[in-house]
Amino acid sequence: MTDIPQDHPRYESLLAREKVAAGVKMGITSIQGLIAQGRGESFDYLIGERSTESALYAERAAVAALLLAKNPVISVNGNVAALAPEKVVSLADITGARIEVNLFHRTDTRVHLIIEHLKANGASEVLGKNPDATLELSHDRRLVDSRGIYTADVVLVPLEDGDRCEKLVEMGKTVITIDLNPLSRTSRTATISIVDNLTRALENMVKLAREMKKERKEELVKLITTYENKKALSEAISEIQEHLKTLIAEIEY
Ligand code: PTJ
Repeated sequence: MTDIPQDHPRYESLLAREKVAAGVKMGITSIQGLIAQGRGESFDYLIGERSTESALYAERAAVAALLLAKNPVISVNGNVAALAPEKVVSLADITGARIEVNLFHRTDTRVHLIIEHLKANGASEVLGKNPDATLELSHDRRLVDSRGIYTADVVLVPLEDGDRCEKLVEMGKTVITIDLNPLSRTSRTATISIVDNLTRALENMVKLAREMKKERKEELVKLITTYENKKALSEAISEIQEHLKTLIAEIEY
């Protein structure tokens, strides 16, 4: 990985780019993952590269759902494994979630390498190598584990494709997504849509999970029952509008 100086004004963004590129070289991230990261970056510019109020609102509800779940699962793809393996492992540990590798561009080698990468980052068990159940989908994201995604009541699916998100919601699961694009089919279909950068979102969620684990169950239930996803999504779009207005005001002509 290229050494990015920490005082570079775009340090976080360049570091993320390096991590995804390194993921491709290691064989854990698909080449298409580079395009996905670029799409994400452009939305992050529009958002202002910060966790907005609406993102924090969704992240709090998502953590409550994970903490209350009977069988929570975090689904990991090649981008997530490259960008935040240690944060996935921390969140899984605190919330008691299982981790399952589920890939769009699936190969056995990539699944194996991602599992090993997650284990090197502290995971004890990672599902996904021997899928024994299928979702009604025509692509490889249909291949799931009956102890994991298939029977999960709450699934966190960062950087998802709309198809599987829709299917999981149809199956009655609480589906939490992390996607910087508030207009994507994924964001519009999920139960809890977190419009935030994966790295920031997982960092916030790990912190929130540590705090919220001490809260009474009723408080967590209240967070979920009062949560409105349409409100979170429309506010995410308004926050982009407001940020753009500020930028326009800064350009004097
Ligand atoms: O590893 P695989 O084979 O399962 O493939 C994974 C990718 C991500 C390549 C695959 O799922 C894919 O092609 O995804 P899409 O359709 O490009 O969607 C990715 C979505 O995630 C887009 O809406 C992006 O804006 C968003 N996104 C990209 N990077 C980030 C992000 N959202 C949050 N944080 C990011 N770092």
